[in-house]
Amino acid sequence: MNKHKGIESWIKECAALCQPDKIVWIDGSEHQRDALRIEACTTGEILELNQDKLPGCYYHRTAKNDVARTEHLTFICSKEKDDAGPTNNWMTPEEGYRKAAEIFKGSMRGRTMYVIPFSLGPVGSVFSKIGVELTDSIYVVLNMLIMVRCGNEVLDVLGENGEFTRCLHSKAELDESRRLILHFPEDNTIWSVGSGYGGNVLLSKKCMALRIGSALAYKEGWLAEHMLILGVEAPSGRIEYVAAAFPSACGKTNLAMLVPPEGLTRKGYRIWTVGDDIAWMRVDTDGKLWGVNPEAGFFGVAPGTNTKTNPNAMATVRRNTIFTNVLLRENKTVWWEGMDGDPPESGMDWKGDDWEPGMLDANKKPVVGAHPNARFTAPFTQCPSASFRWEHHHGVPISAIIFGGRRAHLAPLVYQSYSWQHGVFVGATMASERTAAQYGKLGEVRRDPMAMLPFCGYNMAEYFQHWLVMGQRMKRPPKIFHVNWFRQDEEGEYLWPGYGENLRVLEWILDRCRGEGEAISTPIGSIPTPDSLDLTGLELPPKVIEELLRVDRQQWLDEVDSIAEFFAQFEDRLPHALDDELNSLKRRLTAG
Ligand code: GTP
Ligand code: SPV
Ligand code: MN
Repeated sequence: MNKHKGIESWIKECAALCQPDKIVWIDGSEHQRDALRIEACTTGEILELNQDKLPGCYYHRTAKNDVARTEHLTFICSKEKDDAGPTNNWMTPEEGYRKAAEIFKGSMRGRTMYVIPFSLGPVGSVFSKIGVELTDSIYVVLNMLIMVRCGNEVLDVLGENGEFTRCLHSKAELDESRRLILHFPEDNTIWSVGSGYGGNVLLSKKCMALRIGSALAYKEGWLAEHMLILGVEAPSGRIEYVAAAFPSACGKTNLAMLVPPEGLTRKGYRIWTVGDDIAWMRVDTDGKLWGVNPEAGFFGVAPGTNTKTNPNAMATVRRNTIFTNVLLRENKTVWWEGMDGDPPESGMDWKGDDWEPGMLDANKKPVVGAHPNARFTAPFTQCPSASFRWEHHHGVPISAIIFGGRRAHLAPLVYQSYSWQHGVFVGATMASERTAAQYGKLGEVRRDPMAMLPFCGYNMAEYFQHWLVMGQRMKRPPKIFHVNWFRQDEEGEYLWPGYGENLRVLEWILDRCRGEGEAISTPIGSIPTPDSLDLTGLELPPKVIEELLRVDRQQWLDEVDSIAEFFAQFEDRLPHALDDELNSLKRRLTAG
């Protein structure tokens, strides 16, 4: 039970603002969860799926104008604009509280306010952080019960005066013109109003674990990153761990749950999933970087997921899963574009309209059944490749850090940076094509440093500096790499088969970390020699491999100009080390 005076008075304040009919504490019991499911089914907020085929599974549709994170409505509210930096939207705390309060005012009339105490990281670990989310959405409660550790046991750890992140959410009217996602790093507070979509409202995730988390990590000397963590078990039984940052919808969940391809299974590799979206990492007394996944569930992209691309995800979502914005079949099961088998003959699409395969819209474009950013929410422990070290408060030692984006051209399949500092430069200059996970123009290339552009809760220039300092604090820092699974040929076809085959690249990366594995130096970093990648069983013509690893000097010189432009916005706050790296890159590109 709650013994914390600060929580009581904060809830009272929020209740006075939002005016809910009643307040209900989430205790983490199955009994309460079941009752909430029944209530949400009665009101139509969620729908019970076919319990024979999908036991414990439910279905939800968000409002049509509310299907992805809204970055233009997401703000860092710090006293000084400089503390938010040039890459964040900014408001003063006063303005933020005032604007949002107008929308929160009376927003929970006729509704219940749920109080969700949660822990990011194992309950009671010294590395974990506690948050409390207040919300008027049962959908949010049910998702949070999967995504993080919730309930009374968290309150026990919090005690009478523990520190916690104050997270206030209301759907309000779900009106886009009255939607704000606000972060107050100086107050350890998050206010989100007017949305019902995952990344905007499951406040433990992007808002706390990354935006507030990164600001805390900067202050306290650790890293909060948009990264998956996986373990690669070699035939000898040795397990090495890598952390990888790819922007939203660029393959973290897929890589984290990788199943070794035929050729490499024979070698005896096995993959262990530690996390698929967020990594919290610290330097330990051994001088190494150790990482934990602070979450307890997956909030993964459904479209494109099938038993070939991600069999572990398919096994994970067979029960106790919430499906959002996918296609609903007549037999109350679900479907999405890129799932196994033929599309169903009919169903109801993510908007709730009747749907048939081959339907065209007014512009003669195919009508999709599932929204491209449709998601599944599933418990971590249901994943067949879930790591046995997942709950370990100490996490896992990280051998390699991998940055990657979606680049049709330019970036080779893989390259290794020359040093930690060069690796930080590689991460800081990452770019990717925009996907459906956020509003904006699809396919447009934008710089997304460390995949954190939308998630860094303070000035990105200080964030770069923090990364540089972290490297100096480690005796044995991880080696840093860059990958690109998405290079295309002239016809726009992917050159690399991707998915399970990505293990071939991981194998080279880990070889390099052990000081093995052959490489060739190029101006941008070291790439594999033609025979150092094990491509057994993959019938890729040598020409394709060559194209995958090609470094085009002219294209990279153009990239240098674009990086310089990107860096310019940070003015004199940009660490000199990154300028030095840019100059060195240019020098290497123009030499010989
Ligand atoms: P968030 O949950 O938004 O952070 O996304 P994520 O980074 O976890 O991305 P996810 O693994 O869900 O993949 C998103 C999309 O990329 C899916 O449509 C996948 O099918 C596709 N994808 C993932 N890995 C690969 C790959 O190796 N090659 C290709 N071509 N596509 C991939
Ligand atoms: C992402 O967009 O990077 C996600 C999904 O992981 S969301 O939680 O909606 O941000
Ligand atoms: Mn993500």
